[in-house]
Amino acid sequence: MNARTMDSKLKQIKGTGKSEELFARAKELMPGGVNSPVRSFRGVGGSPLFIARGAGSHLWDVDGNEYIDYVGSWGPLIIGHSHPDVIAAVQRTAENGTSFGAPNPLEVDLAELVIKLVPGVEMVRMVNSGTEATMSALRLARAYTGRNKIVKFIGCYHGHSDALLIKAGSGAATLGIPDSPGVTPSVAATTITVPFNDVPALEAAFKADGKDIAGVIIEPVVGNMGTVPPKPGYLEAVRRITRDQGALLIFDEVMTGFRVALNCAQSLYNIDPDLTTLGKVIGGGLPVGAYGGKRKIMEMVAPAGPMYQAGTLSGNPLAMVAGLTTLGKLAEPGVFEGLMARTDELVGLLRETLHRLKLNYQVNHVGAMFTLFFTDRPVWNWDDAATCDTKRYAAFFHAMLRRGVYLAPSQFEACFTGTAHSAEDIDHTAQAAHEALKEVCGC
Ligand code: HOZ
Repeated sequence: MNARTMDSKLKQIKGTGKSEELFARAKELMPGGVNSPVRSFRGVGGSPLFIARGAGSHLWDVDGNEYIDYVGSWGPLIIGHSHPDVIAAVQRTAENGTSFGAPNPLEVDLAELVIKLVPGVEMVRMVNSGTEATMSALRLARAYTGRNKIVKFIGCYHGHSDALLIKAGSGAATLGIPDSPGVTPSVAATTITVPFNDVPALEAAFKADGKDIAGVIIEPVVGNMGTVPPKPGYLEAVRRITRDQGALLIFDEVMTGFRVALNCAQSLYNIDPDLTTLGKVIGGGLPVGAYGGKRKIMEMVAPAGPMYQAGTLSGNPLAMVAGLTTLGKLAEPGVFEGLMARTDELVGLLRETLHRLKLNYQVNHVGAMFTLFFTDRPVWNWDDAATCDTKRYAAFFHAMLRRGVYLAPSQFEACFTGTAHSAEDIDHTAQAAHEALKEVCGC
């Protein structure tokens, strides 16, 4: 069967000339031709697709090719592209103005919903991106504890603020620049890094520096080295150690929030963090981040308290209503359960295919995120992820693209499912994966 058509309704890939032309223009105008590095396809080679539109689980590029999308704008579009309710709510809201720089009722509604859905959040501050959320949470941890250092995990990515661009995952790992130039040595010296899923390493860090550690920031399920779950008991140990040592535990749920469970990873693993950072789904495709946590800590934030943080567009009505509508849909009875079942089905089919082809590659999966790692070694941390055959991942990525399936353009990113993925999408993807693996692995 022709790989491109198979027996699905997706049309033949016609070529990507218009995307290539746009990329040539863009490279003259923007660094690397993009506004965020991992989009550039540097991790897989070739020219990135320029997207004309998205609807449900599908994307169309400027050349008119159609793809099943497992990137979902890197997570926010959990109910699909251009969901009619989100579009209608944004249009309706925009008619009354796009930003006021003054309080508006939708901020209160979204804060209320977030506090209801996220067990560890008693008060919340809206910002405009995950980077702002994590950066502000670190400042808050320092302000609250009066300590200077933070602990992060090797291969975790928490946005691009200076203190967190140390041994970072995501695009930084993909491009081989986990420690960015421009971060001053004095800032870098305040960040301690330890391997994920390694309790003794964290204990040793506290033994060495404990009295000056303000907080530990962690992706409870890592998404930014590909999907990496915590080992049983690991998050409990992190909680115990931070509590014993008087450091705050910051769950970075920018990626996992409303994705690994409706009530976030903290409910899935039953851990009570001091602070939580959110992004992606909370904005339903518009720029939103948030940080929140225990009332006594959040009351340190200005103007309630002295820790300063502000934002011109923070809490703007368009972003608030997109988030509210998205979370509202997700919380409808049966919707999240359906998403879990569909993702389980896809992951099951991928594992079956690997087994049938006698390939020992690893599929990690939690909730609505998963990664096919091109390594035989179980992936529990960055050292494991780094053993992947990234060239083979790149070949697989392109083989899937030719079959109308758009995966994350880097081995070190998670793929995301959403409520719009249909049974037909899953079948097509599984069949495409079977053929693509045979093609790139020669089996
Ligand atoms: N930070 C995102 C990946 N983990 C990439 C964002 C983007 O390129 O849009």
